[in-house]
Amino acid sequence: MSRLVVVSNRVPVPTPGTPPAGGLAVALSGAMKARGGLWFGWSGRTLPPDAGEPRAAQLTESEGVTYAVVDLSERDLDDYYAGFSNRMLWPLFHYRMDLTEFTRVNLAGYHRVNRLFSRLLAPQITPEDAIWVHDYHLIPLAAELRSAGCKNRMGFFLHIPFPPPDILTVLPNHADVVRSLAAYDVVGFQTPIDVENFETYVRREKIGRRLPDGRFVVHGRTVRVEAYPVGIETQTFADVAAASGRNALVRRTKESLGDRKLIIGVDRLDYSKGIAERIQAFETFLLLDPEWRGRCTYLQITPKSRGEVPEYAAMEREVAGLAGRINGTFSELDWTPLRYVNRTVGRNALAGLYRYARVGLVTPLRDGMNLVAKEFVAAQDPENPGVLLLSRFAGAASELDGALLTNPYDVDGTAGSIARALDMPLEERKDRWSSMFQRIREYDVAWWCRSFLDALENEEAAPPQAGRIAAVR
Ligand code: GDG
Repeated sequence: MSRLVVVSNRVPVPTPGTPPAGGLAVALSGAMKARGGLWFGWSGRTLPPDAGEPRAAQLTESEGVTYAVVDLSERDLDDYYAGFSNRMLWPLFHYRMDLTEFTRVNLAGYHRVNRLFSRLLAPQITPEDAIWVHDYHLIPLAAELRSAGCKNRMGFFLHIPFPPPDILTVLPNHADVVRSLAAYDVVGFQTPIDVENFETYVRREKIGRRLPDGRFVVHGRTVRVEAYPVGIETQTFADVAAASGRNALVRRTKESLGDRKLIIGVDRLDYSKGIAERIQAFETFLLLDPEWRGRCTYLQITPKSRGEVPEYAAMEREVAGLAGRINGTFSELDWTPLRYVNRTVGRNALAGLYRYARVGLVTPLRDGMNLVAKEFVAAQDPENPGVLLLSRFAGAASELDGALLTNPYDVDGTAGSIARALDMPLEERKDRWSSMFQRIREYDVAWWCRSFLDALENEEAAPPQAGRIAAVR
């Protein structure tokens, strides 16, 4: 087994006194501990204004894994991270053409940082290493590394959706983006729909074809492109949830709810998550099903994210306004319908709250996968499971067939599904839950990591023509 090099925008460098990392980081660092590894990316820190470009990554060792991080300048972060990654690729890949902002300056910054990463990473790589690059911030990295002479096996996993060609081609440099993907040996998407979108693009743009064994030839290079749906640490999460009765926050929350049924939503504050539409659906539900007033409470836990991007500040105001309106309209002296919490809750408490909830609302307008959906299922009590209300536009919908599927754009329909979920008889809840739990137990995060790495191991290391994929400047 070759050493594993993981590259992602952020690197979870273990630091004493901070809570343990989440499931993905655990799985990836587990794979690196088993075979030796290096995790490379941005440190999360900015360089002082007059500092020149960093000359080397800062290294930390922990349990057989080397963490290599790089500080970035304010300008690089503005252009590469807040700009091209989060104001162009993120909204576009989530089908939000209306929210995109494309500028040549941001695109140049995106390539500048990918080039910088390649320059600082290349000296750390040995010829036998397998390299696994994560997410939309780093699409051009393989092409950059190949230009620098790296012939290693390289894989890329896209955590967000891959949109259909009519949307992707809104990106002025869409051809370069797909050409950069072709510099990898394995490209992983979340669902078969993403693979289908990729295939349609390749066919329409006449840049390659699908081979009978499922691989693709794109720009003359053979690439394995497949769906590897991300999982969670299902059993660990289920165990934590089962033990959560001892958690003080969970206990206090239960006491404060009395006999009321708990409806829960947990999302980063992001427009892709459909939080505003969901709150409107809850409002419609209270209007149409007045008998539930006073008998249920909706808890929406929404840590802030990406405050530096203006669209996020705007949606924060919108969601807070909606929450205020609902509570103003429906609250009684002894009942508040919606509890809107704008900060992070500890992982153990979260598991306990999922378990106590009768309904989990996971209704993104578009989501690569959505791990909250899987965590909600994992956390349930098998004897009295809650109901998952899941957007058909979450990647998780292609696996979780026991969920009540909903269209988040249909506010009335979602309101009706909330009522149906609250009224669902125990037997139906158990049936629906057990098929979902089996699925996520088998296809957990360890499965995801293993199957991607197996595919990467089994692909030939960069064949000679790989050198032809020049980095796009
Ligand atoms: C991207 C893709 C894909 C949230 N609030 C709290 C908290 N969280 C945790 C959840 C979950 C994680 O954050 C969010 O994961 P998601 O999958 O829902 O969403 P993204 O952050 O957008 O992730 C997504 C994912 O990558 C993986 O490939 O599924 O589609 O967009 O684990 O539990 N955790 C704690 N407190 C909180 O308040 N402890």
